Amino acid sequence: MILENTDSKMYNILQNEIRREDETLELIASENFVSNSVLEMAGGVMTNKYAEGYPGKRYYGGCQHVDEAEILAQDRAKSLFSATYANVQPHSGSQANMAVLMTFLEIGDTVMGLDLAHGGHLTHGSPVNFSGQLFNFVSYHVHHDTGRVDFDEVWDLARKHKPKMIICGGSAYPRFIEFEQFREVADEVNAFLMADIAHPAGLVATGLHPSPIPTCDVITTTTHKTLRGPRGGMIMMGEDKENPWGKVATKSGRVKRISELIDSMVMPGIQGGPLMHIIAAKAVAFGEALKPEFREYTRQIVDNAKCIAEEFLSRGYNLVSGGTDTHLVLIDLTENGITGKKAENSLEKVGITVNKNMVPFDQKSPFVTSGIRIGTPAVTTRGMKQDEMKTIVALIDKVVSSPDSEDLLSTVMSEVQDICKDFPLYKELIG
Ligand code: DSN
Repeated sequence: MILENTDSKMYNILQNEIRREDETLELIASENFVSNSVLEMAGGVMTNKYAEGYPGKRYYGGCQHVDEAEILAQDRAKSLFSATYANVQPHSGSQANMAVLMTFLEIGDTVMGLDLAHGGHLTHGSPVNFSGQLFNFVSYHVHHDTGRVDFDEVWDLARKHKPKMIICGGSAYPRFIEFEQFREVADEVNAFLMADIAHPAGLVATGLHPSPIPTCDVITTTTHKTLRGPRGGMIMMGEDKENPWGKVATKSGRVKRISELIDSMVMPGIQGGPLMHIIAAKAVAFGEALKPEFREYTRQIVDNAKCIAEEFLSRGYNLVSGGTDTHLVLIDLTENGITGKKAENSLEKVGITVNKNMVPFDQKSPFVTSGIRIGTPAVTTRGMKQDEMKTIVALIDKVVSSPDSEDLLSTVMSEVQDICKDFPLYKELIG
């Protein structure tokens, strides 16, 4: 690597991160490992190019090749999800969500979203986020007994508050998102329905999770979780209608389509120059996701998550919603006498990376929590299957049961290293 000679400090930091990724079990549900092709494109020369605007309508010269890359990313995204519109410029899922909220709503409008502690996302109305500060969010919750969205509450809140938009989806919801049930509610109160599929996007693309395209007005996602692309965001629609707010195009007097308003909100509304290397890497990842092997991969992600759920249940653990339909499992550790924070820290000591997570009706703060969230996209990318999942659950169980036993932690750590050695990652990058 050239970097080794030009900046040894950064080279060493990079090597340490490559080794950390290679020598630990990555179970954070929102993380994954991109292919070498995606990595190459994300680290390529398109990082040099300014391209404010959209293909064919840029504010800079020299955009012919990045235009091709962006068009390919849009086209591949549309065929992957059967969408008619895709904006691939949002730098992140949060910015995709911001652009949608700012397009469809006026400041102060009422919106409904899943409470963060019940599996929602920061941008679905958390008071510390722009969403909760600029809009009047009303949170819905999961039901105490089922861990699934409480539709009695959703109906009551929607009838009472008459939201202009309802957001479905979240970051720690192990079950299929109930698009059709949300559509019924949205239709009755005349609300827009937005789906945030950041987590299950790869499963949606391969038909392993229901698609929001026929039911939701607008869909946002990230590109780096189950979809296995570079870190970034995207906005899609199944149907691109004329905007209902009477916003017309200035010269011809033509009423603008919603897609045009979203495009303008992404850039120049909330972003400037798009990250063309990342957009190009999105195109590469979407190309990979269109291949038949990707469906086998996502099938294995789900099979692995179901296997993990069954193993934890058989060991007496309490899982929110009693299991999973997707890539993630949310474990409620309240009855195990350990906090999410302590479990995360002890697991990190043995090379198992998870994140502490609030569970519904959690009595602990977000910095402590009563749960951990476990996801299978990254370990599945390494080629691990059910046998490894069973071993991983056994190791997690040992650590959670004796989090302070140095002897046990050291034995578990060497078992983790053995598994990782059998499924090497990015070995060509290690100097
Ligand atoms: N922070 C991401 C997650 O971990 O789910 C969502 O944006």
